[in-house]
Amino acid sequence: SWEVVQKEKHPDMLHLLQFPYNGEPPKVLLTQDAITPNDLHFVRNHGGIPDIDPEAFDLRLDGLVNNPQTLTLADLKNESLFPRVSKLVSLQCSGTRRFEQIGEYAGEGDEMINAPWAEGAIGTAKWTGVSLKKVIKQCGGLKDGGKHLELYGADTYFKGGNCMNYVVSVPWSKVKTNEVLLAWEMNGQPLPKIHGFPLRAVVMGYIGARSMKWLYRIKALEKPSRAPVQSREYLYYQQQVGKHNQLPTKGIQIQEMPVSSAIMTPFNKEVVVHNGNVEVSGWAYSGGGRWPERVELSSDGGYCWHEVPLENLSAKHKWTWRTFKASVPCDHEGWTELVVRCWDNSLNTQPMAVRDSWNWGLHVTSSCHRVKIYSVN
Ligand code: MTE
Ligand code: MO
Repeated sequence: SWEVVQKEKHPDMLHLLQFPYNGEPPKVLLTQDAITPNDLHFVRNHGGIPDIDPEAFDLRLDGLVNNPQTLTLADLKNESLFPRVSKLVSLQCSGTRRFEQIGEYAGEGDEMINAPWAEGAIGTAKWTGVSLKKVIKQCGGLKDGGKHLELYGADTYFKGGNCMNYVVSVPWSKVKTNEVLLAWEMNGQPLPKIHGFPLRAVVMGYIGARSMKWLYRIKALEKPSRAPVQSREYLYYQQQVGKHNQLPTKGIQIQEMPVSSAIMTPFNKEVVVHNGNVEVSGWAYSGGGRWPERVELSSDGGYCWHEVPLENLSAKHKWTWRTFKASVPCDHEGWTELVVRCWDNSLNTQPMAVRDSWNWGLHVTSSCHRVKIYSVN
């Protein structure tokens, strides 16, 4: 799979782990465009990269559907069966900015620190495919009691001595509002192997973990999937749950990311020479179809805030981030802290400190992102 990484990803990607491959783009490149080039889109894998022959591929639909069937890629691409849809959607890994929570972790070395993501585990693409709702309709709809769709990926990985498939589920309530796509194109290109070729799910407004890559089977169920990824991982265990008490019943399932944002430039500890205004770039995002309504910057550690003008926020679409470039007044000399804060359209905003949202799985780092600079004014 290393050859796939070299062929499909930008040479400047930051490789967090070689196998399973996990990588994120360097900060300076990520928010140059509101749409992320395919070779710079972050990669989150739990196992290997399957090599799937698109000619031999089919998608199996079974479980609580009225007419179980298998569809080839040609069936899915047949526009007389399924209208083709293109949507701009950001995918964000729930581990984005995990690095900051690792810094707050006082315990001994722990296996949970597997992918130490910085600010780059988010990206935006125009995904093309069909609405999963239409595909289920083609199967005669769901049988009584069918409420969740289990998605199977063709990749396998080892955990606790077992060989597993990556399997998750999405509720039908999410599918029936046309918020789940089955996609074979990413930004007008065939889906890259590393991003799920030939077919992946794109679940709008949910954490990336639900957007199944290398999708080959969909099974309708009564209850959410009992596969480990759905039932035991991606759970939010607050600090007070305690290290040894992480039982699924005590965790909150992570589904929609809260509002968050990040500064991509300047860098931490950069010496910034300026004439009273520091140029700042970054992104802001909110899950669940909420969108960044207001982005603010501080150059004094979070005491005074300056609004980023709306026209400096691009990609105004409910399922995507907004990237920004703005300048913030700064009259400090020497070390000072830049901070970003976002308000979404429901007026949710971000906690001030990392410890406010610290949790055992180190997911969902949503606190205000801080960057120290040495200001030369
Ligand atoms: N699908 C499969 N089959 N295997 C995986 O390991 N990782 C998930 C999701 N889909 C994963 C998967 C996670 S945790 C994330 S964040 C997104 O894919 C990342 O999508 P990307 O690699 O295309 O950016
Ligand atoms: Mo993820």
